Amino acid sequence: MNLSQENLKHVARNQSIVTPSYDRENTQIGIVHLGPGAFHRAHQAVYTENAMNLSGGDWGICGVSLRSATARDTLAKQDNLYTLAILDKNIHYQVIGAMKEVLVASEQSEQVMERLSAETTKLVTLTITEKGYCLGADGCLDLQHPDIVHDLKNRSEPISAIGYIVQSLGQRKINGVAPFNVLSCDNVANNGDKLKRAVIDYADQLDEDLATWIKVNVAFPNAMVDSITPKTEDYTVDVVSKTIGAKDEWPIQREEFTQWVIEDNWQGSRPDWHKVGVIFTSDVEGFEKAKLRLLNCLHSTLAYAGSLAGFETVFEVTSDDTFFQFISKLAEEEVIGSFIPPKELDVKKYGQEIIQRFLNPEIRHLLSQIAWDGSQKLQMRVLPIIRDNLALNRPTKLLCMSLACWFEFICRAIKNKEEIVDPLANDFASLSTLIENDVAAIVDDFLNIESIFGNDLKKNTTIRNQLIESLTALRATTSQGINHVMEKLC
Ligand code: CS2
Repeated sequence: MNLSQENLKHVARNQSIVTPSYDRENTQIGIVHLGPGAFHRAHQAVYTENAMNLSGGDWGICGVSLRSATARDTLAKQDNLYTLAILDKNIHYQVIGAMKEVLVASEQSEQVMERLSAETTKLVTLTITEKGYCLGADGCLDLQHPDIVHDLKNRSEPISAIGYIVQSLGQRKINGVAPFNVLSCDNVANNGDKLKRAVIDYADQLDEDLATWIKVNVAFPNAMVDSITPKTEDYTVDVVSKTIGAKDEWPIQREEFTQWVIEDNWQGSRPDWHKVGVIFTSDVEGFEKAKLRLLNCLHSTLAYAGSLAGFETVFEVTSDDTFFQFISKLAEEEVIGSFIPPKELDVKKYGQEIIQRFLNPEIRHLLSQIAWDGSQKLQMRVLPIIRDNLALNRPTKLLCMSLACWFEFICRAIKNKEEIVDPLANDFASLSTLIENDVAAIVDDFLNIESIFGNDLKKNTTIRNQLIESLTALRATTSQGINHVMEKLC
């Protein structure tokens, strides 16, 4: 038996499995989500599901994959239902029905545009990752970005999320339909402001009136999202299908902890998210900084340092005493104190709880997954802390060790001819120093990449020296010996 609308009643017989309690078939679509990957399906879709379970509403989701057809084709076989497996001290299963439709923009652009332009669509949410914003180093839309160049020439058949948003807002303006709210759910600092910048810059290229109309009428709240969501493995499919008694080809696994903090900058209606745990506040920035600087900075540090030491998962590397001490010290001495946390957050306790979350044995979170896109992620997770610490006369030694681990991770991948998942992979491959042993030259070559490091850090001798020192220490050891380098810093 496959998971399907028809078979839900059989699944629901097992009372420990939560199933949709609203009238799913008669629920209309009110949200279009660009990028319906695992994180969206484990996080925003679940809040929306829980809000509909509580108080209904036409908040069904149309997921739009920009390129890949996998989500659409897999979920279509099960009426877009899937199971969320919460794997933690307590294990729970919930069948999610909020996703009502999945479209693939590269094949169905007209349908996507229709959905986005429909009066019933009140909200557009996005998880398109850092690179999907197509911003340049100056924080403005990169007009040379190939997707943007394409979209400005082919307005009605865009390929970027930015192109779709602007084109459909333009259509709504022409049709006299109120605009939707645009809510970024990416793990990006000031995500709403960044998205607004990209959208307005793009609209400006097409039609100044439209750009002004968007500026005045469209809300782009900032938001912080959090829940550790490793990718689905074959065993997840087996365990979930066995437990719910129906074959689910694409369940999602995540930890129990989940948080969504949204800026209270909204026009019109929304699901009853505030009744199911979403926090609406005027201080999202404090939450964003706390999360990116504690959880994500420590995650990326573990990803690179742990991979160099031969570990595979977050659980394994955090269980190692030296690495545990290293990230605890990094959090306490260099991260906490680099920013002003929100009033309601006990930041020391928050940091300790995050490290405990890494020690969840039920979740196999691969370091290699977190290591993707370092050039984009570290700009938000590590570099702002370094800059703030420099300004505040605070230490940066452990942060530089974290960066040096990334340098070494890239150098080793190039030497071993392993694939680097990063939009700048080709730029790294073209740096001849990276396969050599001149540590200072390697550090300089990295620091000279302005799109990552700007032009301030390369001029800072403290940072340069600490990076050289860290990379030298990493290279003076065999892979087993990385613990020793970390130990010396603890
Ligand atoms: C991780 C995040 O893959 C990564 O880079 O650091 O996805 C992390 O698991 C989430 O931000 C947790 O909310």
